[in-house]
Amino acid sequence: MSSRESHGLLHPAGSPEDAWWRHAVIYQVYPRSFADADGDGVGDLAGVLSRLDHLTSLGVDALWLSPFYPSPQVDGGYDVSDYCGVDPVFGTLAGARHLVATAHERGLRVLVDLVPNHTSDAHPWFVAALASAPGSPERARYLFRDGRGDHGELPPNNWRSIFGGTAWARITEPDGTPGQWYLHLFDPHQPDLDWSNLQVRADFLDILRFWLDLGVDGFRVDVAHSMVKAEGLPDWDEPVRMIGGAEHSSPQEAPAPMFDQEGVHEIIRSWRRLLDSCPGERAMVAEAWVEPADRLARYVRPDEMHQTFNFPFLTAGWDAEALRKVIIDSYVADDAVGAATTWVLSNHDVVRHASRFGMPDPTGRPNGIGARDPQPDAALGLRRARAATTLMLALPGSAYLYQGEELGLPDHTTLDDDLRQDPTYRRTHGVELGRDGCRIPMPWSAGAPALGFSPTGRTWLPQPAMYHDLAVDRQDGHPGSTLELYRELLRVRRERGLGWGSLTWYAPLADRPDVLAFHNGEVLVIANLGTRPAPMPEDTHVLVSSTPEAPTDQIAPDTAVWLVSAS
Ligand code: TEU
Repeated sequence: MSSRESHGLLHPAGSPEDAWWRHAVIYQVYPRSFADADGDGVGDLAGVLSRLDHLTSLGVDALWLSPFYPSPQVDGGYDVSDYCGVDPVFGTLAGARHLVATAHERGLRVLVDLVPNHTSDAHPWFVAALASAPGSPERARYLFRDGRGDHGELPPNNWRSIFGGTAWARITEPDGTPGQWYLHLFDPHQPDLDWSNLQVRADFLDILRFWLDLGVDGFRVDVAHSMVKAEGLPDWDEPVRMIGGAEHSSPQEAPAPMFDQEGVHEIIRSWRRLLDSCPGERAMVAEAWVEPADRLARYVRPDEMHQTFNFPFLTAGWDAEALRKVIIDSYVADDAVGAATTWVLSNHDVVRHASRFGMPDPTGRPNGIGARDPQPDAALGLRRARAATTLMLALPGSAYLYQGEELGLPDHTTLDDDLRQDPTYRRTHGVELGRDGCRIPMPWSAGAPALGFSPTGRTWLPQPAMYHDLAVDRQDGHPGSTLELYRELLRVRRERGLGWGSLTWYAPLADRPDVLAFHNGEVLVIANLGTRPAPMPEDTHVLVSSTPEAPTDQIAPDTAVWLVSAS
């Protein structure tokens, strides 16, 4: 045991002078569902601009915008048909530039989404590939292969799409004959690029440069672990595990041939060199569903990404032992490579944590909840969600928030099946309901049409009745509301320097495996995930409590508190 560990110190302190992303709280905006300025029922960039005050009053450091690029919107914009533009449904390029500049004036950094694994099938590169002959440079941008079988009628290998079904689609050649197949790890409308192609690499460097020149502070990189596929595209007989949106091979074994290949790191390094050549502190965060933690940490070595999302934290469930292990593994792995750890509980791909933690099995990770499923206990889910966030925002490092979690929003868990838009639902024939439930338009004003989301009352997905009482204007200024809790957590986090702080386990509660307790500097954090109360340490007072009423002598189940010494 190192001297660090023998004193319970898991993670040493940083400093407020550290690069911004090492301790930032970053708010994810899903533009389709944030705020709709023009009234067509789909959120837009003008809507984001009009609501920047919400982010500054919340106290976040940065926002990450999910894709707003031209796209047929088959997968909520993760099917990009022009990487250097703005879809008319979201606004204009001038509007994007104005949004970035205005956010900067308000002290907010801006990350944009980069989607390098695949394009839309409407992208001119893919249209040109279809119109060109097998073996042409146009086809070489993508993973076209001849089929197996006597007449090429069988897919080139046995890979499965992450959205269900085969990962291959057969095309009709320009002369009208049945032709080659192309790989799509996601929807058939999202053909995978071939990253061994130097043109693809050069084009993406130009795309990054375009947005860096426009002024963005960096990128969230979509499925950053899948760009490179194993040589020869070998069959993969193991099931590609898909648990609540996660997909990875067994951590102990070689990675699946479509994920976490060594060649990915070379691409990431080329991007890092570009970012480092730009003025300011530009940053990249990898969306990489890679386990275990030391394997994931290879993406954040000093010349690679700045951050990765911490999905093991998100998928650990409401379970103190599992969370403790993730916290330890994350710091040990990230500290070993000098990277800042990140934390996240919700995003646009998973059931919101206010719903997950209210399920009969709060460690489960459903891919959508529907009207025929057991319904979450809303009050219990919200209570635990508030405690989980209180725990998360006390952890040194950077944290990601997903729009609406500051209101305690649950998923829409009774959405009509015929309104579902996530391609997962269709491709799995309804076995997986998909992610629409976590992508519902935001409620801003309880009395307004579409709860203030859109001036006309139109919404691309309906809001559940429960959102009425959770609207921003119902919580703003109300002590004890979830919105005020988030504001308070972010204010105290900043005031006490928790983001760049340290973590030392608190020994007196070591006999309570169902309780997480640690010091971050002078703040003692106690989260009770068990079923019986935990004792309140003597001579302390409560700085922030996840419950509307601060506890006095005992910390009730499903509660987290930040304490300081009373003396
Ligand atoms: O997600 C990557 C991904 O593999 C999963 O989280 C996926 O959403 C899940 O398996 C669904 O069943 C990213 C984006 O975050 C997601 O929204 C996109 O759909 C996907 O890539 C494709 O671009």
